Amino acid sequence: MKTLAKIFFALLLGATLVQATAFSKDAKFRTTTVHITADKPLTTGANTVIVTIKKNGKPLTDAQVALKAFMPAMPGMPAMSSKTNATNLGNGQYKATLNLAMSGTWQLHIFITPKKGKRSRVKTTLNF
Ligand SMILES: [Cu+2]
Repeated sequence: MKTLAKIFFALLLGATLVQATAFSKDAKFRTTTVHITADKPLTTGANTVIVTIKKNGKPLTDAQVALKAFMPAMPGMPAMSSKTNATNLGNGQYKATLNLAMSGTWQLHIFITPKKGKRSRVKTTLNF
Protein backbone atom coordinates (compact mmCIF):
# COMPACT_ATOMS: atom_id res chain seq x y z
CA MET A 1 0.00 0.00 0.00
CA LYS A 2 2.83 2.33 0.91
CA THR A 3 4.60 1.62 -2.40
CA LEU A 4 1.40 2.25 -4.30
CA ALA A 5 1.00 5.60 -2.58
CA LYS A 6 4.57 6.49 -3.49
CA ILE A 7 4.01 5.58 -7.13
CA PHE A 8 0.82 7.60 -7.19
CA PHE A 9 2.58 10.58 -5.65
CA ALA A 10 5.46 10.31 -8.14
CA LEU A 11 3.02 10.27 -11.06
CA LEU A 12 1.16 13.23 -9.64
CA LEU A 13 4.40 15.13 -9.15
CA GLY A 14 5.53 14.25 -12.66
CA ALA A 15 2.30 15.53 -14.16
CA THR A 16 2.58 18.71 -12.12
CA LEU A 17 6.17 19.32 -13.24
CA VAL A 18 5.23 18.93 -16.89
CA GLN A 19 2.58 21.58 -16.56
CA ALA A 20 4.38 23.89 -14.18
CA THR A 21 5.46 27.26 -15.47
CA ALA A 22 7.85 28.84 -13.04
CA PHE A 23 8.67 31.72 -15.33
CA SER A 24 6.50 33.58 -17.80
CA LYS A 25 6.92 36.83 -19.68
CA ASP A 26 5.12 38.52 -22.56
CA ALA A 27 6.55 40.95 -25.08
CA LYS A 28 5.32 42.56 -28.25
CA PHE A 29 6.57 44.42 -31.29
CA ARG A 30 3.92 45.71 -33.69
CA THR A 31 1.90 42.65 -34.77
CA THR A 32 4.36 40.13 -33.34
CA THR A 33 3.75 38.79 -29.85
CA VAL A 34 6.13 36.65 -27.86
CA HIS A 35 5.32 34.53 -24.83
CA ILE A 36 8.35 33.22 -22.97
CA THR A 37 8.06 30.45 -20.42
CA ALA A 38 10.38 28.23 -18.41
CA ASP A 39 9.65 25.17 -16.28
CA LYS A 40 12.12 26.36 -13.67
CA PRO A 41 12.71 29.81 -12.20
CA LEU A 42 15.47 31.73 -13.96
CA THR A 43 18.85 31.14 -12.42
CA THR A 44 22.54 31.78 -12.90
CA GLY A 45 23.84 29.54 -15.68
CA ALA A 46 21.85 27.64 -18.29
CA ASN A 47 18.12 28.33 -18.60
CA THR A 48 15.89 26.50 -21.05
CA VAL A 49 13.04 28.66 -22.29
CA ILE A 50 10.17 28.11 -24.68
CA VAL A 51 9.28 31.07 -26.84
CA THR A 52 5.81 31.06 -28.40
CA ILE A 53 5.59 33.49 -31.31
CA LYS A 54 2.46 34.79 -32.95
CA LYS A 55 2.05 37.14 -35.86
CA ASN A 56 -1.34 38.83 -36.17
CA GLY A 57 -2.60 36.38 -33.56
CA LYS A 58 -1.54 33.28 -35.50
CA PRO A 59 1.37 30.99 -34.57
CA LEU A 60 4.49 31.82 -36.57
CA THR A 61 5.64 28.34 -37.49
CA ASP A 62 8.41 28.78 -40.05
CA ALA A 63 10.79 31.33 -38.58
CA GLN A 64 14.42 31.24 -37.64
CA VAL A 65 14.69 32.53 -34.12
CA ALA A 66 17.73 33.73 -32.21
CA LEU A 67 17.92 35.08 -28.68
CA LYS A 68 20.45 37.50 -27.34
CA ALA A 69 20.69 38.26 -23.64
CA PHE A 70 23.01 41.00 -22.54
CA MET A 71 23.87 43.18 -19.60
CA PRO A 72 25.74 46.45 -20.03
CA ALA A 73 28.96 47.01 -18.14
CA MET A 74 28.53 48.00 -14.52
CA PRO A 75 31.14 49.24 -12.04
CA GLY A 76 33.49 46.33 -11.45
CA MET A 77 31.78 44.16 -14.05
CA PRO A 78 32.38 43.97 -17.80
CA ALA A 79 29.50 43.84 -20.28
CA MET A 80 28.07 40.35 -20.62
CA SER A 81 26.25 38.84 -23.52
CA SER A 82 25.13 35.49 -24.82
CA LYS A 83 23.46 34.65 -28.09
CA THR A 84 21.79 31.41 -29.07
CA ASN A 85 19.71 29.99 -31.91
CA ALA A 86 16.37 28.51 -30.97
CA THR A 87 15.10 25.12 -32.13
CA ASN A 88 11.76 25.06 -33.90
CA LEU A 89 9.34 22.79 -32.00
CA GLY A 90 6.41 23.48 -34.33
CA ASN A 91 3.11 25.28 -33.62
CA GLY A 92 4.95 28.58 -33.23
CA GLN A 93 7.05 27.29 -30.34
CA TYR A 94 10.80 27.64 -30.21
CA LYS A 95 13.16 26.29 -27.60
CA ALA A 96 16.42 27.87 -26.54
CA THR A 97 18.97 27.66 -23.77
CA LEU A 98 20.11 30.99 -22.42
CA ASN A 99 23.29 31.26 -20.47
CA LEU A 100 22.95 33.99 -17.86
CA ALA A 101 26.22 34.51 -16.03
CA MET A 102 24.86 36.47 -13.09
CA SER A 103 21.63 37.48 -11.42
CA GLY A 104 20.19 40.91 -12.14
CA THR A 105 18.41 42.53 -15.06
CA TRP A 106 19.20 41.22 -18.53
CA GLN A 107 18.10 42.78 -21.76
CA LEU A 108 16.65 40.17 -24.09
CA HIS A 109 16.33 40.62 -27.83
CA ILE A 110 14.46 38.02 -29.84
CA PHE A 111 15.40 38.06 -33.52
CA ILE A 112 12.69 36.56 -35.71
CA THR A 113 13.33 35.80 -39.37
CA PRO A 114 10.24 34.36 -41.05
CA LYS A 115 10.50 32.47 -44.34
CA LYS A 116 8.46 35.22 -45.94
CA GLY A 117 8.00 38.79 -44.83
CA LYS A 118 9.84 41.19 -42.63
CA ARG A 119 12.28 40.30 -39.93
CA SER A 120 11.43 41.57 -36.50
CA ARG A 121 13.13 42.09 -33.20
CA VAL A 122 11.18 41.88 -29.96
CA LYS A 123 12.77 43.38 -26.89
CA THR A 124 12.13 42.61 -23.25
CA THR A 125 13.98 42.14 -20.00
CA LEU A 126 14.68 39.20 -17.74
CA ASN A 127 15.07 39.74 -14.04
CA PHE A 128 16.10 37.31 -11.35
CU1 LIG B 1 25.95 42.75 -14.20
